Amino acid sequence: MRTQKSSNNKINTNIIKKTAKKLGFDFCGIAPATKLTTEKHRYEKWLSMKCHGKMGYLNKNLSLRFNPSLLLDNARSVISLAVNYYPAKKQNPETKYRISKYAYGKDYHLVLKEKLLHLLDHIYEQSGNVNGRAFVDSAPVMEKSWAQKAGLGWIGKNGCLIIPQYGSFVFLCELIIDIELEYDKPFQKNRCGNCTLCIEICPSGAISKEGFVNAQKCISYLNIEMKDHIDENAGHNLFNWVFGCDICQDICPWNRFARPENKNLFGINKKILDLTNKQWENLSKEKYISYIKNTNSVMTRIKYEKLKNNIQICRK
Ligand code: B12
Repeated sequence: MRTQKSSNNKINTNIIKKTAKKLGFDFCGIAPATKLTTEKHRYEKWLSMKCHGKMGYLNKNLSLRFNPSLLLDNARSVISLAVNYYPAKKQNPETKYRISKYAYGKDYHLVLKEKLLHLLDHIYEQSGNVNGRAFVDSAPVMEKSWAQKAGLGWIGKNGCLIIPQYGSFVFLCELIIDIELEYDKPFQKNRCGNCTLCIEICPSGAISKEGFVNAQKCISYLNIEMKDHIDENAGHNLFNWVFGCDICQDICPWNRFARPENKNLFGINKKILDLTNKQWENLSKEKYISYIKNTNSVMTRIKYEKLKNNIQICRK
């Protein structure tokens, strides 16, 4: 009986990993759906230091965040998936106004949710009596910690999950399901070693020596997640980044392994990448709607007025 169960687990695991590859996920690892205790302590310390700024949602649903069984009854396995998004095309080099690589194409939430639901359907068809839930960024799920536990990589000093031989330009997402599978070993080592390049280069000093990212100082918090307009008098500087920031990832030596995404999962929004300085500065609401809103760009995370404010701050 026991052997039968473990051979079923193995078959299910192999099928899930093969299907994930077919659907375009670059990495797939699986961890048992246990409570996260070490992470909880670090997270609470992070909150107590007010590193979350005004992202009030990070201070809510704490019990769910560290206990997958509260997200899904009888949760047994967390399937952690990663997709490379390193783009094949660069932004117009003459443009002063920078956007983060994660915004070069279609919104990853939309692209990955669809793929996750296909994978979940496949698991239902294959294994019958299974319940599961799919997550991309949208719920209280510790995505980087699960990826580390599922053996994908380690959490670097820059606060990003780094995959050896690949780097950190990957999106993460998960399925939590109520059947047991074969589990991967957690990624044990932190391979950042003595390197402190990301800490030194971050122009706003957002990364502490212990590897805590203080979102309140992080450029991508200031220009995306902080919904208020930037107060120039508070000394905030966006260092030419109008949406997100890649400074701490571009400098990371592990990202020399980054290879351009070749499955065209997210596409390339040429209209945005090719904008000249003048076009950025004169961006009208109509252009915002046609270039950003109507193209399912992740840049719709900020309203037109916020984008204009970011451009204004960078213009000086
Ligand atoms: C809030 C948030 C932010 C905040 C805070 C950033 C941060 N580093 O946490 C802001 C707005 C600044 C942000 C920015 C970005 N984000 Co963001 N963000 C999130 C979000 C929604 C939650 C992350 C979170 O809980 N942070 C709070 C901190 C405390 O948690 P944590 O870093 O996970 O830390 C825990 C563990 O790392 C662990 N830990 C860390 N180090 C160590 C060391 C030891 C020894 C131990 C024991 C434990 C440990 O303990 C910590 C506490 O529990 C996730 C999605 C999700 N649901 O997970 C995306 C996510 C982390 N973001 C993502 C991305 C792409 C970005 C940007 C690159 C976007 C951009 N280009 O502008 C930047 C990168 C900035 C940076 N250097 O981190 C990706 C990262 C992919 C990856 N490879 O890691 C995620 C996973 C979204 C996704 N689905 O793909 N983000």
